[in-house]
Amino acid sequence: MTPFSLQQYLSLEQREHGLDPALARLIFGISDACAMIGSKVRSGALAGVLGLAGTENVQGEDQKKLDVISNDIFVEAVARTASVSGMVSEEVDHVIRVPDELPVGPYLICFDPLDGSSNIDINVSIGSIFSILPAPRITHDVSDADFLQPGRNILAAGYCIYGPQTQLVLTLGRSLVMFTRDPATGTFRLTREEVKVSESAKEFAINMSNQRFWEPAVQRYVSELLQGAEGPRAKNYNMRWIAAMVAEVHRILQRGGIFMYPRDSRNPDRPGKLRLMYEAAPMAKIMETAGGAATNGLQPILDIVPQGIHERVAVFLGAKEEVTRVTEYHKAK
Ligand code: AFP
Repeated sequence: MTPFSLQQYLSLEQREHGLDPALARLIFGISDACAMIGSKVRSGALAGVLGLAGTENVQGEDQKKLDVISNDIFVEAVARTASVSGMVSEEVDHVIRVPDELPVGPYLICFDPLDGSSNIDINVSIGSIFSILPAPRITHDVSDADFLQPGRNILAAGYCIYGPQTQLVLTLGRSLVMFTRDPATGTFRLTREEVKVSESAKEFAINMSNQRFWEPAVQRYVSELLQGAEGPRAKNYNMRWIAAMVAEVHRILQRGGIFMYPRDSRNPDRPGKLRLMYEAAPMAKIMETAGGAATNGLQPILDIVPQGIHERVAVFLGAKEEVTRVTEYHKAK
């Protein structure tokens, strides 16, 4: 039997678990955006989408053409669903309002339309990340304050990975499911249900080139991993670094592991590199739903109340045993 399509899955969720049709519509709109971005990614130079856009985003980072294109695709697809009152994107410094001529809805969405930009031009996996929050007000006039909710409020979160396959990974809160895009029909089909992340791990991901800037807790934790079977952990660990969190999380969901992007002394005022609202929090929701964990070294990422829409945060996520250990090392200092 052909596996369930995303549309069939969302219809079933509406019938059996009371999924709000406006939320189903929003998720379907996101899947449309991901399919369009995936097709641009696949065409690459043939579609003229590689290289720099000649602009900077709010983080002061050079925007690639695909960052800008993906942002525009996301904004348009989401606004057309009539399900949101506003959007926050990595690529735009202010909240994005729904144009007056389109209806608004009861949700807010935060997204990174293209995570792992440095991988675009070298044809390595990249992705899109999103999280959906309740809108405190249904209005065309959203403000930053409407979005400043802890990750515990997230109603749905997911990502789409553009790799050898295009896959959409989604949680509506109860479980984590994976869809694979059928290139023949363009439909996302359910290919894994009840995804669980194993509690222990044999693999870690961290940008080792920053080692000299890490805090003592991270130095201790990683040094113990590197000592392998001869060290206190009494087993060998493997290391991977893809430089796109979507791809690291995807690997951890399939075969376990821990991903870290700690705060460091390169920029003491910056509490990490990754962004809380559209990178760390949705991935934390995904990890916790799959039985894993996600902290900033001190507290669960989902408990952090954001102070700003583009706030950064340190991230430790994946296998519960490993995340618990590195978090304890932070608290023990
Ligand atoms: P961009 O999307 O801005 O390229 O950043 C990707 C990312 O936020 C995250 O996906 C990676 O894990 C991390 O940055 C890689 O950072 P380094 O280049 O410092 O290793």
